[in-house]
Amino acid sequence: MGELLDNVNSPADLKSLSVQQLGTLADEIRQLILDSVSKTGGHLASNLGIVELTLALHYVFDFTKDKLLWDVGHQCYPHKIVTGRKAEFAHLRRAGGISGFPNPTESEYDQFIVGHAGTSVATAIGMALGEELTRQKTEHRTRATSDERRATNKIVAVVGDASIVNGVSFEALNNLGLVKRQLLIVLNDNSMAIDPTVGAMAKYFSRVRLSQTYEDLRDTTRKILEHLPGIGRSVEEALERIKKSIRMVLPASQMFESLNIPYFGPVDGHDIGSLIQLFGALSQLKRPAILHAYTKKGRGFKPAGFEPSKFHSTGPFKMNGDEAEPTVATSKRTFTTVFGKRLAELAEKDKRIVAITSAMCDGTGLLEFRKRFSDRFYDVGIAESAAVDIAAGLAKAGARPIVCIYSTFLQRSFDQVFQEVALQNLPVVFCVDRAGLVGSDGPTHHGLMDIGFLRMLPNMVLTAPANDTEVRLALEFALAQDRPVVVRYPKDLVPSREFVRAACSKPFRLGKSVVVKKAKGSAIAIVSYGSVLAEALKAANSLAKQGIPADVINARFAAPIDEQIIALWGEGKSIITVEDHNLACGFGSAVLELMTTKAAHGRKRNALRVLGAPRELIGHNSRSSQLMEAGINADEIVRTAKEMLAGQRPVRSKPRGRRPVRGRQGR
Ligand SMILES: Cc1ncc(C[n+]2csc(CCOP(=O)(O)OP(=O)(O)O)c2C)c(N)n1
Repeated sequence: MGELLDNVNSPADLKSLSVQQLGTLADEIRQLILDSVSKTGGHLASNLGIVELTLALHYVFDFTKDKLLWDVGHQCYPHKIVTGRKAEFAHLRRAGGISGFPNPTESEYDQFIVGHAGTSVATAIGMALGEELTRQKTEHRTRATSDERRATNKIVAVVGDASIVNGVSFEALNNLGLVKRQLLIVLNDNSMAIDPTVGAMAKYFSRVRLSQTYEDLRDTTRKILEHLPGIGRSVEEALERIKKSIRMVLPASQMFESLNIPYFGPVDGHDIGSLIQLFGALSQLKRPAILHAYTKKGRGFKPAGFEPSKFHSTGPFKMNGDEAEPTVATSKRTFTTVFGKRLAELAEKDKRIVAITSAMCDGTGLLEFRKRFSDRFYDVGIAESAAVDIAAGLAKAGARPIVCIYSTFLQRSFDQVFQEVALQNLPVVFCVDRAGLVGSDGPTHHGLMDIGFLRMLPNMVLTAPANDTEVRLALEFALAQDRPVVVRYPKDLVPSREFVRAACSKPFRLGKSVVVKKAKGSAIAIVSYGSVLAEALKAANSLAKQGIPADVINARFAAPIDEQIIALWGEGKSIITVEDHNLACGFGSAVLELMTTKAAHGRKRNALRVLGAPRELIGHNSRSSQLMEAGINADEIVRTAKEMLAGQRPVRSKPRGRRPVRGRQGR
């Protein structure tokens, strides 16, 4: 592992090391990260860049009582290594091994399970406020001495330059004034998200960066240290002195100071000695502050330094001279690449097509689109909510926007999808990548909720292709609609070319499933949604070999659901639904719901009815009239109960009362 690292089993072991030894330890940690990630895959470039910052933080603070919050959390490997988890790195991101993100069940040094950007400052504010409240209560109860009263712990949030401009971060910065105690925000600026950062703030940061020489950074560090340790002076006084003594007033400081947040920096994020002194001094402040540190993404590993985007997150690789070659063959034919290629072909023909991504250009398969149609490509940074609203505006103005987004990050835009897209019935296409289980990134990144939160929205059409042919057909279908359409697909290879070609090459028709396999004498039908069709077919073949004939239906749509699926039930068949999504609120739930409203067959028809608001819009009215319209009232319950008891055919499949505000609604 490395002589020094061998003896580091907890942050306490760092305290006996000299600055020079800490520098050597940083290199050993980088080597361990490189060795492990080259075998397991994982986030590489950000971790190589944050080693010195991490060591300095653990050297100065005591995170058994102080709190350290990571933003996104993908850069936590050095933190995990020094907090007793270095031996587990052989199993990083593997079953039974440690996670690639912070996780409090793994260690007392981790606060939140995180994986999404922009959360560290807000959660740090909450913890600062919460700890003050609980401390005051305890002191009140225990009549603490004045010394005990002063002994608060420290809170540190580490956030990247791409994540600090996320909306959630900005909302938090706007509320930092709530905190009347120490809270240090460390801005880890490597001028990269996964790709180079974008937007006005990135330009602002890069202007500052370009204006700074290495000497300037040293000078700034010296000035901060000269003035800060004079504790007893107010922060404002110290800041004024620092500003005066630094050649110019830095634009970065202006931005934060206009929000009344004391700003220190920029400083060199690889100079451990200075960082230790800076953290030591800044930890004494009795109010929130920001330290701006420059780091280099991919530091110490040439390929990652050259191509930090490629090595942001990587599969296993081996070194060949200065080159890194993937060791696991990377098939190009994933759902993502098939989508990206088809989108570029369609964009060639239809000049209205515009692609929007929130900082995930490569991940969502848009590299070719960006290259060929740069004037119709928008990377808006980590700004999922804005991405959807920009798409809504584009659609309103006559363009055909395609929002290319991971399922898990679309959760950030739920309200925008609802109000600005679904409610307006605008033709925005959502290409929802990483829909379903995602493998080694784990729970923060699974896309298991999109069907649930999208299928309840008015006007939305939800579709899912089962293979490469269907990716192309679904995209063409989506672009031909005059309403919002979601196309969801997983992080996976597309099934082989021969895969039920005939059944999957039929054009998509709104709300229509396709029968993939009709088995003579079948008493069971397997209805799959999306890429799991491959599993449904495997199962049917296996059952056939055991003498059990089974039909296979490719549902293609989760909204609206094909009523033919329910008809199978009417034919006396048992139905199994299968989907790569949470059971709650997913495709199967949608089938169940439809069954209860369409329950018109056999003995089971009166087993269950569900009453509640329909997907159609309910316009402004008195609440009691709205409840009446939705069928959420005593009369409707009584009517339904009587109907069920009488064993009549149900008469109501649509809400009663006033007509819905809009006519053309999906189910
Ligand atoms: C809400 C959200 N959107 C997108 C992502 C995907 N993502 C992971 S890391 C990253 C870049 C983060 O950049 P920065 O905060 O500057 O940290 P760095 O990797 O440069 O250290 C992105 C876009 C995410 N994790 N969360």
